[in-house]
Amino acid sequence: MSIDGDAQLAAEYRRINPMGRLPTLILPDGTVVTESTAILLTLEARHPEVGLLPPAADPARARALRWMMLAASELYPCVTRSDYPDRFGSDPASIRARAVDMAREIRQLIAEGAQPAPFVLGERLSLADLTLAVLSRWMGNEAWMPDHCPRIQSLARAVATRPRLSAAWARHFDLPR
Ligand SMILES: N[C@@H](CCC(=O)N[C@@H](CS)C(=O)NCC(=O)O)C(=O)O
Repeated sequence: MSIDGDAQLAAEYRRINPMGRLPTLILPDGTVVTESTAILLTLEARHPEVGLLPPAADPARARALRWMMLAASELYPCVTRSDYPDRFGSDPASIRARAVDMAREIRQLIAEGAQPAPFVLGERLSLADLTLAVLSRWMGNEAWMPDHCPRIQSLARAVATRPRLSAAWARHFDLPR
């Protein structure tokens, strides 16, 4: 389903995801999973052989989860305010501008704290990198990223050029420069 045309707000889709948001995952037994982080963790648990996160007791897993959760829980609300400022008040231009600024501050904070090189866990790709790379492409930030948040820009490029991810990336985004 595409959000063009606001199909996500239709009653039929809201019966599956009452928030009217993408993504939604439906498991083979019919279990509905909403919230991107819950979806990613569900997929990681169901496909441990892929190694999308370190094992449960490994501190590296906690590090990946920290930055992944911060990105999803703090950046996504900014995306919503930027994409749909009318929902949040009568001055959409300033709501959008503040959301864009806040998202930039959060990205810089994550870059500073996580110090990705190129990934959050160094050479090891994890779910944190997928979340940070995708969220770095939204809100018209492609031009801002290279000069203001080069570490996340490099992370996004490393994700985008990963052989098993590059085709999926190219379906949605340009190659980060
Ligand atoms: N908390 C949700 C947020 C999802 C979200 O905001 N998705 C956007 C697309 S990237 C959406 O569906 N927006 C449409 C809308 O808010 O009407 C998650 O983490 O999955």
